[in-house]
Amino acid sequence: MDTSKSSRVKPGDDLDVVIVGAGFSGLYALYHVREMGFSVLGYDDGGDVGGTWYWNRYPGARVDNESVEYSFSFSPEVEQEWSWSERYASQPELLRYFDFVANKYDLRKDFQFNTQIKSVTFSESTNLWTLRTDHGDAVSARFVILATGILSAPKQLDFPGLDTFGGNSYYTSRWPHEPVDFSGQGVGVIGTGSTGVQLIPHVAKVARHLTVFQRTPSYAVPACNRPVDPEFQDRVKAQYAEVRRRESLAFQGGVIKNDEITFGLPQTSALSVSAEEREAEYERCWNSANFTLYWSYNDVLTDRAANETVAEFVRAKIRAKVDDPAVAELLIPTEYAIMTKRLCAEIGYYETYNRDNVSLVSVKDTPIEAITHTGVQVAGRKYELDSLIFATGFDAMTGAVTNIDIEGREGRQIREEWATHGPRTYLGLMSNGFPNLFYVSGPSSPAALFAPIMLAEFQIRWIVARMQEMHSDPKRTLEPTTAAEQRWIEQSKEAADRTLLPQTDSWYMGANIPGKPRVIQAYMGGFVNYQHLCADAVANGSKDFV
Ligand code: NA7
Repeated sequence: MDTSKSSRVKPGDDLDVVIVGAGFSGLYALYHVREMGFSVLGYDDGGDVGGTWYWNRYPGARVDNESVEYSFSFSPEVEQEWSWSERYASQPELLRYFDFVANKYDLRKDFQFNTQIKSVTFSESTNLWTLRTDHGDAVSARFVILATGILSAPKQLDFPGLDTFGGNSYYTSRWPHEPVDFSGQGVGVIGTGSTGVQLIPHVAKVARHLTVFQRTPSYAVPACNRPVDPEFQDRVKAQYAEVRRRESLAFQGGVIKNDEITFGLPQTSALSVSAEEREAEYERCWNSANFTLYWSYNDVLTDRAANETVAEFVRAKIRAKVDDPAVAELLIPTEYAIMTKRLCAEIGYYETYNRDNVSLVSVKDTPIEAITHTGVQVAGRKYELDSLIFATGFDAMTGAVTNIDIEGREGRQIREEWATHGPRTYLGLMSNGFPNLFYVSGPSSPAALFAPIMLAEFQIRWIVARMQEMHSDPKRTLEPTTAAEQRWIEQSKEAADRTLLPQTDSWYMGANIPGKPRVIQAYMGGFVNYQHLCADAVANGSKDFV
């Protein structure tokens, strides 16, 4: 099949499909939709392919999933032709990968870049969606795929005086394309999540002085990054289909221990072994790969006492790395269970606080009072800065959807419907009242908790199969029932309630955004269950869908 054939459509035409987003999900969606013979156009706000990786180009940006897993599986050719240089790919390497795939399948020709979709409106008379762009033009399509990403809408900040800062402001999620030189400067960083943890060591190396404003300390573990061993890569390539198959049967993806990809959950409780045995296992995890602690024992995410054994292990590691005991105590999280916020993968993060040119300011009990013309003010003290960096996170899972004016049947607005009780979807794929509109990695899907690209590929195949079923009858539409949606919301809550996650304020719970409903944003029942449920939903079509 000629997968490079273009639908050769242009804005103004009625299309079969419009895709919003040119990240991993959008690229594969465009490829697959086109492969199935639909006319399609994609849009992206960014100037090129890459999605999250197009925007987040701050120093130190790198993925925290193994490169050999964090890659497309749809193309055996790409799997064989591409080789990763680092175990956890850096942002520039990820962009090179995007470029390689986009060129190979000529995907850019059906994307319009530098174009934001402002509104998506359904017409009940034509059963078509109209999408309007920030350039004032519009396109109509029967199906819409929102491949808008889970961590793509930056958190809106409301610091008093935010716009008055006279120095240079940088947002990690909108980092400039040209190199930024902090040498000789007084620099401030607000935010110590995964992004801050990656960025801070790089800035510290060049700035005259770096001041880190930390509200909540993160648990960070060594990234264990290194060049990819060519023999290991060859071994994975030789059995890629099998690696992907086994991963798709795993509860939450794979993990590489001792250069072998292992899948599945451990069977032992952390509380059933001796302290020495546990310590030895945590030490092995600490030294092998960034996320291995999740797979150490079967109750570390469900039992607070078991979790505390991991947390204590990590706290002792932090104490050993930081010279000043008072600084170490500030960096040690004590108030929430480890892994209930996503673990951060660090390279030289804690050692950075041993440098003379770095200071840590806790803004937990004394929040940032204001951004001033010359810096940041905390507890009456003014920190003078030349540059200020915001690593303050995202309106995760829902933000990229609710930032668009989406109007379905009877004038129903997604933004309004999700504002009070949180997102309403069935399987994280569709919402009642919004026919033929699909999400990839949508709210309440396993996104953020499972290998993201494998999940996206699975969902896109599911979505395109639904489109094919409806293709011959232009009047047909598909949307879930409110009962199916309600059941899914309850199932997602039950799955989360079996874990410690709901006890922590995190973006998984929507709790990092003031006023956002505090509900689990992702399905935690595992990918295997999820695949079965998606298959059942189709088998039960008449029951769960209108
Ligand atoms: P995160 O993990 O949401 O971290 C954002 C950081 O910014 C976190 O330390 C926040 O503190 C801090 N923050 C946010 N707002 C404020 C205000 N108003 N004052 C002080 N500090 C603030 O985002 P990241 O970009 O680091 O990582 C997101 C995901 O990307 C990550 O989980 C990986 O999956 C990749 P808080 O914790 O809210 O007290």
